[in-house]
Amino acid sequence: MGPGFWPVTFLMLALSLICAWYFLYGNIDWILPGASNPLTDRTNDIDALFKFMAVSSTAIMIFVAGYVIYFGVVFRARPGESREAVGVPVHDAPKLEFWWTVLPSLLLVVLTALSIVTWYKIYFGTAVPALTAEVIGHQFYFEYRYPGLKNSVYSKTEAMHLPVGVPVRILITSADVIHQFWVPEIRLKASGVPGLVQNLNFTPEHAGTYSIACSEFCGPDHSLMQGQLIVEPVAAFNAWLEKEKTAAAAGGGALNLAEGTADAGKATFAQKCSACHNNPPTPFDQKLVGPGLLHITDDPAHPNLVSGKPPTPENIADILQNGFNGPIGQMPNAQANGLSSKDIANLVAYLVSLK
Ligand code: HEC
Ligand SMILES: [Cu+2]
Repeated sequence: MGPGFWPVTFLMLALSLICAWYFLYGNIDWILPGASNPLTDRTNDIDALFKFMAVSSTAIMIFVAGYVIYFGVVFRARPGESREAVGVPVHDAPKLEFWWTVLPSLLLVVLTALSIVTWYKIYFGTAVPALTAEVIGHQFYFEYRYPGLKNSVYSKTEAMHLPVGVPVRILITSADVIHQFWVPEIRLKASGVPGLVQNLNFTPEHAGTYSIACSEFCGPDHSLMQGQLIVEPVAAFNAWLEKEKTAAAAGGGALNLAEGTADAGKATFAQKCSACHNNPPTPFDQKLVGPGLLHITDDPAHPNLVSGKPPTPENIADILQNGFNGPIGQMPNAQANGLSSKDIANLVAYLVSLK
């Protein structure tokens, strides 16, 4: 130890306490979105872990860096001192070594214990789930399924809904590649892995609208794989679910192919189809994810559609409406592609014009 050792130590202690106070009582929403008004009970758990780590690691950083600087300055070579001079002979300090081994070990044991408790709550929940919703990742959208709802809800056209105050379980998987379901305000994410179902358990505590993102690079349109989460009071949630049920029973708006214009279809194609079909359209055998769509109605090498039917506007519309799962891959349906009846009419007019 050298001159000023205790004042410097005291200064670092004060700095550590100020940082600890900030992490525990300051506004840290800029680091953890929504920390001041946690969205779920799990948000609370994760934030508590974060605060524990932030407080202890900040103190460790301040003391380690502080002493390195302090000793560097105090025991620097003075002018005139020989560079080869041998310093003070220091031998082991068993007491010091004991504490610098025991304290960090204890810290890690506590952190491990706290993490395991939190992990257990995430995977097994703290209450019997009253709602189990399913999330299925697709290139490049999320599909949501709800109990009692025959049709799926798709992130391209609709938000995911969850009720406030109800313990929910979200089951997550994928239909193609590995995706990841992430809502920053919930603090939880789970990979959607084909063939594997993961689950997250939490209870939303207040209403609001939040972003859902795919946080696993899953292909060219990964960055567009986003959705919305609407957390709302139970009554509003039930009303939404009922509305979905009747909408599913009634089917989408009426399709009138005569309404379509090729120009509008061209714009929609660039926006919603070019991730999987070459744009500008190429012949059938030049495929991206799906086949090229040039000459779809008059290609002698490809007389019928992939569905085996002749390339009439009605049959093309059928593929756009219902999707098609064939040897080339999965052509998503209109809901998944976010197509209205008007969009379908426009797209058919455009595709038919590709002579
Ligand atoms: C996720 C990728 C994907 C997207 C997005 C997609 N398609 Fe497809 N599409 C496919 C695949 C794959 C096939 C081939 C299915 C099979 O037969 O295996 C296909 C087939 C088709 C066919 C049948 C082609 C034929 O010759 O029979 C048409 C028409 C078509 N898509 C139009 C569209 C339109 C219009 C859009 C935009 C709204 C679109 N697709 C968006 C993947 C996609
Ligand atoms: Cu993804």
